[in-house]
Amino acid sequence: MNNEQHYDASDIQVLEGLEAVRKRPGMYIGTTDVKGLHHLVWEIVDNSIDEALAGYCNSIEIVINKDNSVTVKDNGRGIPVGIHAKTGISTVETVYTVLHAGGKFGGGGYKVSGGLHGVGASVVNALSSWVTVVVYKDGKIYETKFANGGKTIQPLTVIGECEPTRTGTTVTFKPDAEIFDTDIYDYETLKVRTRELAFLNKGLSLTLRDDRDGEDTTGETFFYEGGISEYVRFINANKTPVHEDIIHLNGEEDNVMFEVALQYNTGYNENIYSFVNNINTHDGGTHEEGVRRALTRVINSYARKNGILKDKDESLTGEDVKEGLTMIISCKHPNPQFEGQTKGRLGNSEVRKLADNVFSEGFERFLMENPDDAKLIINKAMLACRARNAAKRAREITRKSDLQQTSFFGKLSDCKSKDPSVSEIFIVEGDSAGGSAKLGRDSMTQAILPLRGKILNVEKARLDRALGNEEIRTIITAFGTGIGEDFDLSKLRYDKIIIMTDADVDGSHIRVLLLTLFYRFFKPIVEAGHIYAAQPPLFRITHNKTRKYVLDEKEKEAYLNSLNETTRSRAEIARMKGLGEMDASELYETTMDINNRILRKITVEDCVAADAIFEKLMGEEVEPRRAFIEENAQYVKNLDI
Ligand code: 1YM
Repeated sequence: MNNEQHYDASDIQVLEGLEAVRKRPGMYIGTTDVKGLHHLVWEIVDNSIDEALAGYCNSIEIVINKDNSVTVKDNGRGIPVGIHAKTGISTVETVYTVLHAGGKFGGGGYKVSGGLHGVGASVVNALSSWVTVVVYKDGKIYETKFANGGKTIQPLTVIGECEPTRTGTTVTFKPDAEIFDTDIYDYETLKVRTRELAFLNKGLSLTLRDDRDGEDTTGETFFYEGGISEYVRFINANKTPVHEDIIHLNGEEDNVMFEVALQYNTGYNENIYSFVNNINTHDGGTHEEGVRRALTRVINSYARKNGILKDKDESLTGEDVKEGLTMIISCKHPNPQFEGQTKGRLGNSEVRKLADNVFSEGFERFLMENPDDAKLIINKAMLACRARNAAKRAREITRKSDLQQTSFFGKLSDCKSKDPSVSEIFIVEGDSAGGSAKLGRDSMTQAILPLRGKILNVEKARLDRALGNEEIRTIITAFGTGIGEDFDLSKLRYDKIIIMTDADVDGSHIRVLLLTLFYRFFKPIVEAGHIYAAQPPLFRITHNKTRKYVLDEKEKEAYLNSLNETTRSRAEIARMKGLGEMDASELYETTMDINNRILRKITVEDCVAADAIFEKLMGEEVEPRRAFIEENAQYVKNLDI
């Protein structure tokens, strides 16, 4: 009797807990858009990864089902099935219905994978229209079911028997359509992260399968015996390595595991990605600092000791030694402190020392054992140093108030307002579109910069060469921020930088060149959300003196369908011309007027993915690149999401 009362009471508490998640989903999963939708998958997968990190699971399978539900399956121990002392219900059910259950019920072993630290399962349950959990354990198959935001509709029940050696957990959930804006999973997004998790957890097999069109697919399995070394090899796949072997170092202290893999390539960009408990630390932190510090120190001391750097030579800087460096840093920490506004920085100070020690010892040994490679790496850094000094001189020339130079004035038609918060700049392809844009614009707030020549492909150029390109110099001067070591975001002269190109292959090409330039040299501007792509409409629909511009075929159909039959039959549909063929008022009305225009904000969501796309688009070979852009016009657009 007493027991039953207790059960009822805790039951009510449980439902209130999950109701809180449904009321404010953003607090738990960030957003309820497509990103939040994907988040649910990772919360469940995280529990499997924790089980793998504890040493009990080596295989995880993720399936997108036909009905847009997702199944995650692992071969771990299976979530405990016994009655939980505090709740009086099975531990499985407790984990899925009590908020903050995970950590408390974890039974000692520390959780190191990312996510919500154990509250993930109940959050996913709260935000799903139904969830089924199946546990294989002790020769039995157990099942429990939940529906309507986490209400138990079937307590844990034995539904069959299995081989006594078979263990594991299989969870299937269907995201609640009332909570999420969309229920369509993006295979590519899931794939990129699944592959990354496989790189970050060596020896763990992760399979991703899409059953949405047909159930006979085998999916893709990611399994990397070499872990992050193979991640480095993957990133460098289309690049030329400076040295053959990937350097892979690791160490452990007080339950903190630290690992780094690196290889130099002949390019000029750095690709350094760091992770803590499988989460990308975008803003670095102590693990990254330790490595960077040790890298600069060890290279300088080796170069001096071996006479590669002479007494008169200046020391190499952190900038110099990271040119062409691909590096993955991975730290597994039982108690990570994430800092900064976006919590993207590791703060634990003891990790700096560990990273520095592991890296400097291992890297110094590598240089001593491979003197030829050492020489190649150091020579590359010395060239970078020289280029950096040349760029400094070039920058000083650029800085000498280009804004007053007539050649510059000829190009930029600046806006009258000097208030950056209301100013915008349109970067326009070609002189004729530039001309129309100039005539049509609102000259108070809108500046126009027509691009005449091709902008340099900066993927293949160092800063000093980029500064030699006139179009790029013009862009830098217009932005006002400076570049490289002088860069200062607060000096940006425009709130919006709008790329306005045609919707054809050449337009896409120019857009990608500009995105590469921004991504490489003006990343903070991209990250702060100042870059946009204008979207010129494809059709104009006129009826009863109303003019409506639509982006594409699909929008055209949708709009026509929204009209009544008579209006529809009388509507005039015109296909719009390219930017250059529109007259000034048309261009303004359709693409520039803040009341009508459609802008797409450009962000860099996933640096690894973005880099891979740029790489493919911007590699050495010209023809495949053109073909790729043509084939993937849609995909190129996706860069702008
Ligand atoms: C497809 C999702 O949840 N796997 C999973 C979860 C757990 C365990 C094993 C587990 C953990 C422990 C002991 C422990 C969880 N258990 C709990 C809790 N896959 C998936 N596999 N035995 C089994 O941490 O000590 C939470 S998650 F709290 F019940 F122990």
